[in-house]
Amino acid sequence: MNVKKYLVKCLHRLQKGPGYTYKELLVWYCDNTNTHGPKRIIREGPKKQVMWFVLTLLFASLVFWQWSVFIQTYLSWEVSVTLSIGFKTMDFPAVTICNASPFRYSKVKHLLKDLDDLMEAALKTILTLESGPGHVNYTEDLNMTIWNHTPLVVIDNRDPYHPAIVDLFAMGRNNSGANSSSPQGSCNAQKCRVALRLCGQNGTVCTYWNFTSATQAMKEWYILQSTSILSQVPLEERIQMGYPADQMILACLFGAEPCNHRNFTAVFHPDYGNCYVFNWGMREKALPSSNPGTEFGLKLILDIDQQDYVHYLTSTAGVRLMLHEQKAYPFLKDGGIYAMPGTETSIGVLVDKLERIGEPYSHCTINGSDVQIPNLYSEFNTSYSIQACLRSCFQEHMIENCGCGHYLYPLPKGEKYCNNQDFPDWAYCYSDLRMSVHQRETCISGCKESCNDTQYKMTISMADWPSEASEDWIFHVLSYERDKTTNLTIDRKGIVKLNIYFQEFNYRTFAESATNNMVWLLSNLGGQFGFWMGGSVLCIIEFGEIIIDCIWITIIKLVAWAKGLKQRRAQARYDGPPPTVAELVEAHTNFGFQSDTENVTDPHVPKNYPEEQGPPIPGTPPPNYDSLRLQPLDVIESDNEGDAI
Ligand SMILES: *[C@@H]1O[C@H](CO)[C@@H](O)[C@H](O)[C@H]1NC(C)=O
Ligand SMILES: *[C@@H]1O[C@H](CO)[C@@H](O)[C@H](O)[C@H]1NC(C)=O
Ligand SMILES: *[C@@H]1O[C@H](CO)[C@@H](O)[C@H](O)[C@H]1NC(C)=O
Ligand SMILES: *[C@@H]1O[C@H](CO)[C@@H](O)[C@H](O)[C@H]1NC(C)=O
Ligand SMILES: *[C@@H]1O[C@H](CO)[C@@H](O)[C@H](O)[C@H]1NC(C)=O
Ligand SMILES: *[C@@H]1O[C@H](CO)[C@@H](O)[C@H](O)[C@H]1NC(C)=O
Ligand SMILES: *[C@@H]1O[C@H](CO)[C@@H](O)[C@H](O)[C@H]1NC(C)=O
Ligand SMILES: *[C@@H]1O[C@H](CO)[C@@H](O)[C@H](O)[C@H]1NC(C)=O
Ligand SMILES: *[C@@H]1O[C@H](CO)[C@@H](O)[C@H](O)[C@H]1NC(C)=O
Ligand SMILES: *[C@@H]1O[C@H](CO)[C@@H](O)[C@H](O)[C@H]1NC(C)=O
Ligand SMILES: *[C@@H]1O[C@H](CO)[C@@H](O)[C@H](O)[C@H]1NC(C)=O
Ligand SMILES: CC(=O)N[C@H]1CO[C@H](CO)[C@@H](O)[C@@H]1O
Repeated sequence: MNVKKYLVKCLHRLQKGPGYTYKELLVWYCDNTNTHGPKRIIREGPKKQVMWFVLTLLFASLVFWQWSVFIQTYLSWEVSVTLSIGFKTMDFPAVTICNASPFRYSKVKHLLKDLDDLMEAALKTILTLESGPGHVNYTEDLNMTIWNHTPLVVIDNRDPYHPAIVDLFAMGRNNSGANSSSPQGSCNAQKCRVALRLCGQNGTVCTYWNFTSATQAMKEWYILQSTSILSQVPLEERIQMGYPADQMILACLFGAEPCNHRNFTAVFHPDYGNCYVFNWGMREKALPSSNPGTEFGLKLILDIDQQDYVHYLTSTAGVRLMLHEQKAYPFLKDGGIYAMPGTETSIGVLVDKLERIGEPYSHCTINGSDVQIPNLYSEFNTSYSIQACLRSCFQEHMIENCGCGHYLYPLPKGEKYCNNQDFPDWAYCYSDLRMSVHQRETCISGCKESCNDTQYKMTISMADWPSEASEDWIFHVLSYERDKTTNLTIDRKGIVKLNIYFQEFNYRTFAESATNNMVWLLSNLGGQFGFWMGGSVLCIIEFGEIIIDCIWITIIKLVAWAKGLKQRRAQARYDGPPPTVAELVEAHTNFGFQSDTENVTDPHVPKNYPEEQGPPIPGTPPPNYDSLRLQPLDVIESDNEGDAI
């Protein structure tokens, strides 16, 4: 009902015509605004008026410029980092230890036999490249199906414009037939490079993966081939082929409390085989460290059994270890360190915590639930990390492009690992994807860092262990405990001592905080406005009010103009003399109002309206534009307010 009444009054106002003009409104605004400047423009004489006008304009633009600068600064979401130092009892980090060799050679020998034979033959050939061919004697039972899938080739660069590319074995064999297409004579290491040939689409498209040293080429070739073989072995068998916990962990002491291999959680890592995690916090609570210092840390003696390493797969001997948060997956290739056999490695730990504040300041995620890429590592029940996301992303691309998953990353449900038989193109596809910049960029933009992060800073020191003097009894005791024999079965090459402890309980927190917050923005906007123009928020509201009034006047004028047009057309039909000025003035004053209302065809208009309201508005006299006429304005204003109620 109120709305209807309000609309009717609006209509009347439209019919009445504008009560005042733009100029009047502007002058009224200048006179009444609380911003400094405008008042002087209308009050002063012409010269000062110009001066004040220029000054007001200048400072107003200054204020707007400053505002835009501040708003831009605010919207750049800058952060500052505060460093704080705390002191408290901390949870001992989770410690993951792995043997550098993923498998025991004695257990995988049968799987890798063909591959090892090929590798030996290829190595022989490479060593004869320089001395000239003809000295190679192959044992002829090589399984060439493996070789033909991804062969090693020799790129002969002696003619830089026409490099000859020859199969490594073909070079050894058909050297005597002096053919220009196969290199003759000696081919030294500078001119001939070993490369990997990767072919896709039934061998129609080939790329060469070039290496500067044959060591690297052979290693990569071996890894590629062994990956294909091992990915067909079920996980349980692969775990059996790795180093078992009870053989690897010879002694364990946490503070004063003894521990053994049962206190470790096994996890199968594709790069390092069986890894064991101490204090992972998956099933039981994390262990607190009672004190900083060597005496209260974790002490381990590990046996890496170097004799049983896979010859060509692992060229590094030692223990790979990593400190990480509880419930986090150990990405040993990224965050791990090696400990050397025959030494004691002391690792002093300092804790750094990183806290990001999140959107819109930095792209971080609390638990990964808002990241589009499904986390494949969630099958280990571990928390989100950006490494997990990047690897999941790579595996997703791999499955999309190659149709199979890579052995090094977890497999989504229903997919298969790549191997040479079922997916002949996989190596070509994988190397293509690995070099793809686009793949990397999509993954990096799709993954977010986690908001809370704990980093363990390590101070590492090493010493020979056991010392020459104590070596005898230590090896005897350890051999006796492990093998129940008085003979020495353990030696310096296979043993690692680790000592992991908190250096101190001080921890550092790097917390992000917003450099510019809302309060900063408002006070700067207000400060600039006040300083240059003496204004406040209410002045902005005043200005908004004037704008609304202007729009209102425009509407009223437009309506009046349209009505006038209609009237003039209607009058044009009469043949009478043109209307006198007085008549026109009459037509534009509001005295026609009363009769107008009677012609409103809207049935909702109450009939008794004119009686109720009386003569609604004091009749506007014929326009007299040089008077300021502030009075009628006020009346209309109050009328307006009455309507709104
Ligand atoms: C290759 O091996 C066979 C036997 O295994 C031997 O008789 C022959 O002399 C060898 N040739 C060379 C060039 O070493
Ligand atoms: C060669 O290797 C392939 C795949 O590894 C295997 O299927 C085939 O039986 C092997 N051939 C011989 C003669 O060992
Ligand atoms: C190697 O040479 C023999 C004859 O010397 C020939 O029968 C064979 O086809 C050649 N192999 C290649 C790969 O050129
Ligand atoms: C060398 O090989 C090419 C094809 O690769 C052949 O056309 C040419 O006859 C061969 N030359 C000799 C001397 O065997
Ligand atoms: C590869 O060869 C197989 C049969 O030999 C064929 O079915 C397949 O379409 C070929 N793929 C491509 C990409 O040429
Ligand atoms: C490897 O070397 C060959 C011959 O020099 C060249 O054609 C090829 O493009 C190189 N491959 C890469 C990936 O650079
Ligand atoms: C190791 O596990 C045993 C039980 O299996 C437990 O009693 C002991 O406290 C654990 N040791 C450590 C250091 O957690
Ligand atoms: C992750 O955090 C969001 C809120 O940040 C929460 O709604 C969601 O349940 C959490 N997911 C898990 C698996 O904890
Ligand atoms: C992960 O958690 C679920 C449920 O809590 C459990 O059934 C599963 O065995 C866990 N997986 C691992 C690898 O611990
Ligand atoms: C991140 O750290 C802050 C401060 O230590 C803590 O309040 C918050 O709960 C942590 N968030 C997560 C997901 O651990
Ligand atoms: C210990 O060494 C002796 C000789 O050095 C040997 O006869 C004996 O079999 C060895 N014992 C074991 C258990 O290896
Ligand atoms: C201005 C105008 O159109 N006036 C008309 C109002 O309606 C009466 C009849 O209801 C007409 O006589 C007027 O001409």
